[in-house]
Amino acid sequence: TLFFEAQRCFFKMNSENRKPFTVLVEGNIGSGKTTFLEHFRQFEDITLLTEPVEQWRNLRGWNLLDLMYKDPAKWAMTFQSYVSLTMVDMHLRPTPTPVKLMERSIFSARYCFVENMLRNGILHEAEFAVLDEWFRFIQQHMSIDADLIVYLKTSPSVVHERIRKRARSEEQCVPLKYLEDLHQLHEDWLVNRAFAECPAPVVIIDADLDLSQITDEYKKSEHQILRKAV
Ligand code: DCP
Repeated sequence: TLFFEAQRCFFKMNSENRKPFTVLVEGNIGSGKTTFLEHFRQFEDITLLTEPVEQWRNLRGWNLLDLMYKDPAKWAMTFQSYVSLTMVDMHLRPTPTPVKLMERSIFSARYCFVENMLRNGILHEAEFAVLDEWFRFIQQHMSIDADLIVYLKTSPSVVHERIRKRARSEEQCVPLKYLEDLHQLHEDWLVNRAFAECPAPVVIIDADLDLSQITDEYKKSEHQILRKAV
């Protein structure tokens, strides 16, 4: 019995130390990332890290998302540096399950949002340089692992309409052009591979479908995510 107990402990230790199979859920603003993650709540082997945006809306009572949209030139740097911190926290957070599903990542922050803010002049080149140095440092010195990226691909006009309908107060000023630019950057990162770094294989899901039809689309990705849970 001692032998079996030792073996049991060994397996337990092994499974505790093992890194979870980590899935990053990416896509434009309003592409349905939270809904996608919620679909997987039914599976007990998966830990969901959802809605980082709620942290950005309330840091010690401050709504950084609102400050950023109201005065981007002043607040974009502060906002993106806090986004990076919340993302690193999610990347490093240990999970009790063999699979971890994360909403967004430090990668989309850097390659889509920060990149866009540099290109459209919201971020000063010096501010961009600081954020980029942080990004490089984090990548080099922390173990930021990703095993799969689920890309919820949408058309900018569709997400524009969804954002209008969901009426999150901070986002009412987001113009179609901003969503088109972010869409192109997601495509460049995940499909055209324009950035050197794409940290994991990419599964593309048609996320233009409305809620009644999208569940079938989500189901198609289940096996790729759950296969890893056993
Ligand atoms: N945002 C940003 N910079 C980032 C990440 C997000 O400016 N690095 C902004 C864009 C949105 C808000 O934060 O106004 C939330 O965007 P997300 O796409 O992360 O979250 P959603 O709630 O829109 O996702 P979904 O509707 O797909 O569930």
